[in-house]
Amino acid sequence: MANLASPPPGAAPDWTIPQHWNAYTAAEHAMWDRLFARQAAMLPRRVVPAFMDGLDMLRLSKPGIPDFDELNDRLGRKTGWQVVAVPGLVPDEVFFEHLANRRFVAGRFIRTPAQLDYIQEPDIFHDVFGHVPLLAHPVFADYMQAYGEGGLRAARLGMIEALARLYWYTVEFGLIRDSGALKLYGAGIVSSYGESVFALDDPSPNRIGFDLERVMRSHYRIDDYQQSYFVIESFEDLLQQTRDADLGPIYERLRGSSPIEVGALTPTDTVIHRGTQAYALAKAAR
Ligand code: HBI
Ligand code: FE
Repeated sequence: MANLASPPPGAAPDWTIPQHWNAYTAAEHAMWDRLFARQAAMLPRRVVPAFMDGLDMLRLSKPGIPDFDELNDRLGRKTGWQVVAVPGLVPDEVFFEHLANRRFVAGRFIRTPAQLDYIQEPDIFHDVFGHVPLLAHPVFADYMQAYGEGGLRAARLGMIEALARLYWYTVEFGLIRDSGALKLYGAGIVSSYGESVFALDDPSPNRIGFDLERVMRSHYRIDDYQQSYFVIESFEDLLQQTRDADLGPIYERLRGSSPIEVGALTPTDTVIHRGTQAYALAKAAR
């Protein structure tokens, strides 16, 4: 899946563009405030405490779309990460290169009211509200860099798909155990009103203990709520499992095995909750 596209006109060779914060309209700032208020009211008891700490520390509750210069000042002093604007999805290797250098790429556009609950391309609310608070957490910050470095190596080995699954089931849709309870940390969940409830409370999806190789074999869906979520024990454990893993033998086994279908359980899974899959079954029956 080599993407040899070059950056669109107006973008730098690394695909970044200026945020042009002054160009946002009052309606766009109001859209941020509306999305922020809805998530901020629901998340405190559901999300990992480090996420709320990051929101506070980065002053993301300040009204209006965040100005990256101001955000980067705080974030940079805390963990050395920076947020850079891009026009939309960027090629995998460009994405990995930024992460490996502690730069998080974010869309500059914000969804319209008609797209309140579903957008295909990540907008600034998903990218900044969803992803950036945990970049202020030193261990999660290191995990994201390690992920980018692993991505660059995987690209050379033709294993990008395995890395994309790891990203999906951790950074985007991960759950974590916090003082015995399950909490949210994945950006795709915490930036979604519906999935913030579904991922924790609904009996439909499986909730399975995180296992690196299992996750790298697992198909995911991009069009609806997940049918399985994977639960990490801590960010320290996630970082250690991925950074210290000897991926050579894992990649060899992945090449020789077939992927696990969405919603399926395997005999070696640590099943925390066996999902009824009622939600996915009802959708499929329509
Ligand atoms: N580009 N802007 C943007 N945001 C992403 O999350 C992103 C991307 N390009 C590639 C990509 N993600 C994924 O393919 C990687 O997780 C593998
Ligand atoms: Fe994302």
